Amino acid sequence: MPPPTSQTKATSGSGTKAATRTKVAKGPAAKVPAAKRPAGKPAAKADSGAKAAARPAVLTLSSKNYSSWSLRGFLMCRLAGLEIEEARVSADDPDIRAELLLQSSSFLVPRLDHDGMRIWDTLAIAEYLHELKPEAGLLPKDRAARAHCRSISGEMHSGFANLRSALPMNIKARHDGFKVWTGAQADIERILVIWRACLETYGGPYLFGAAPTLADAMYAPVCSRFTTYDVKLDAPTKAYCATMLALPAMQEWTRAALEEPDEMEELDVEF
Ligand SMILES: N[C@@H](CCC(=O)N[C@@H](CS)C(=O)NCC(=O)O)C(=O)O
Repeated sequence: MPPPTSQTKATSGSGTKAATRTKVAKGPAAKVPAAKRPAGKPAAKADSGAKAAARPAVLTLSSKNYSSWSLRGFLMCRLAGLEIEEARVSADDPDIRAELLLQSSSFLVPRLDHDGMRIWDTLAIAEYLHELKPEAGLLPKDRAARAHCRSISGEMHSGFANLRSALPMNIKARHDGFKVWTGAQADIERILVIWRACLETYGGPYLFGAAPTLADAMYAPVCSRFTTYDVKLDAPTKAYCATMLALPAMQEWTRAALEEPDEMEELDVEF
């Protein structure tokens, strides 16, 4: 079986293009079933001290065109200023899926391996990054704003199923005049209420003011979907989407998505 992942070296600088691409050999993590390991611990013997800290963080992702959760994890790392290498998995290859299951208690991506720890699920990754780099402002400084930011990020994490299934992220596609069905329209309207409240309360251009936060990373794929499916927006929410799509880290991701080979012709589920 070929190695399960390929790695792309990347830096934390915004707008930085991926520099090198190297194959990663199957590591010891693949040899021990995840069920026999404690949660959060990699299979490889944990490094200690400086050696572990010197190792770059690895963010495991799947398709840049389709995977909205991968995009969220990537943006969070960029916003936190964490230097990452990217490990890519192709979610539709059965061998790779089996391999990934062996490596992780959850075979969902994104997954962050850092400093001998393995963290999965976007909100857990966000909280980890905030603890690691509190100065980066992934969460707002003000306690009330921070609670608000966590609330709307949680709402995105656990909700909007109709929007996700009816308007899957597909950065390359354009569906002008797309007919949105009622269930998805209700999700869109709720998202616009959330955005307007934030933009009015904190003054934009991002949801919590002058700099992007976790909430912007969580809603970034929605900005992409609104473009793909030609969703009609009012001036403030249109400006917010434009701001998000122009974010250097988002541009970096979009460029890579546009270059990605077309492996999947159609997706009818959130991915
Ligand atoms: N709640 C999870 C959702 C992650 C998720 O659904 N990831 C998708 C890709 S976007 C996945 O890994 N799906 C498994 C697969 O398609 O094999 C999170 O916040 O990270």
